[in-house]
Amino acid sequence: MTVDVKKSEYHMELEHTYGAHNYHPIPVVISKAEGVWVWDPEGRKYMDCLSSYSAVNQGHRHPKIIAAMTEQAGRLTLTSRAFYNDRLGEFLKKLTEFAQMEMALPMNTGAEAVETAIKIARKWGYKKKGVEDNKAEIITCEENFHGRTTTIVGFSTDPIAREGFGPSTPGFRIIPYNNIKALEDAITPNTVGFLVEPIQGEAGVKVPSPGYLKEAQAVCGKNNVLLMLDEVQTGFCRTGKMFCWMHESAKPDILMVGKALGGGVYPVSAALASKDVMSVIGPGEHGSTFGGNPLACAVATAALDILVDEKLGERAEELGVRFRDGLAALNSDKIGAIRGMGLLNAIDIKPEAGKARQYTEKMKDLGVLAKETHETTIRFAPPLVIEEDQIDWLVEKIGEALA
Ligand code: IF1
Repeated sequence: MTVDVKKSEYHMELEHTYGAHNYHPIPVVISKAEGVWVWDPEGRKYMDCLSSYSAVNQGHRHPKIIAAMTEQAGRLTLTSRAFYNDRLGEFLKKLTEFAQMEMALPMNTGAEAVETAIKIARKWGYKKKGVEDNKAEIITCEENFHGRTTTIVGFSTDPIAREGFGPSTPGFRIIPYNNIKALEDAITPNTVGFLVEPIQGEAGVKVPSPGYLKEAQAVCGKNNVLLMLDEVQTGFCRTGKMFCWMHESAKPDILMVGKALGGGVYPVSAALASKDVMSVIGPGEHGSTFGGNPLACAVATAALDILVDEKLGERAEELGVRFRDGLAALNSDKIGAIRGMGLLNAIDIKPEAGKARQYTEKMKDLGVLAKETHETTIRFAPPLVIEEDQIDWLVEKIGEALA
């Protein structure tokens, strides 16, 4: 008996016909994956250097995550939060310990974690800081990316993300990234929080100056403003530490996590805070049908254990250095800049070398899947389980694509 495997063209055509055109994907169909590798229906093999925007830090289909998920699916999947379940408590304990925060509020997607953080910060402003009702302000940064809800895109500075979706939610003030003076100047008595990414992903993996987060923490502390770190993309060992804030001990007042918390198999996110801050949220004031469900908890618990058991932070740190050194040694006249931290990296293509897209398509032909951001930058974020010789292979392929 032969299995009729449909060809890539077929799937792309169907998606194009029946799906909204809200993406412009690299023309490759993925039908199977394991570790750092993915395959298309024709059997071609590619290294995944996007990791679903850093959601697959543990590698595709990590056996321990699949086992945890399968076991849980055979017993209990969903209860809603109208009842307790026997997985949530232990998951929250583990997550808060990993993050060095006291309490967590579980949700599903990154955008929901950010929305949750915004609600907590505003409520804290009214209940604890004494801000007059409906006057709370949150400071955010130019070129931010925090998700795609109407409130979040309302404070985006990317016209593609924002335009046409107004009216924007009021209460946000935008300042330049990596600029402490601008933060100090923007704070008013109504400021409740400073929402920021430790490294700006969508902006092109922009790494701020050393000490930026620490100084931001000090400014926030001095002004009774909550430091709200969005680690949806930078969290869970991606940059070489469990969380990016740990590089300079700039512990936030509110932490947002998502993506790799679900180990690449299930959407799991959360907002974390101290008991004092989290206490402003009472029953009925926030939640989600699927947030904290037993399947999510089983998956996320396994996903967290793997980060420690397999020392993925140390690996990301070491292999990140190897990757950037390898890229530098290519001496390519097309590369304008190499930057990143751990295994969250990017290269800028020099303007005279043309658009980044032509190189990401070339890389695809050579078996490497990476995605450009804007027109000039290519991001590389392979699963953290990548091996040394695979990093070397990747550098070689990037060299060939740029040649
Ligand atoms: C898409 C970028 C990555 C995030 C941070 C919250 C969220 C994200 C720091 C929301 C999501 C994704 C979503 C993805 C593109 C993407 C992205 F290119 F836009 F910048 F990762 F690099 N905070 N980032 O990076 O999380 O609700 O999506 O779970 O297609 O929109 P979500």
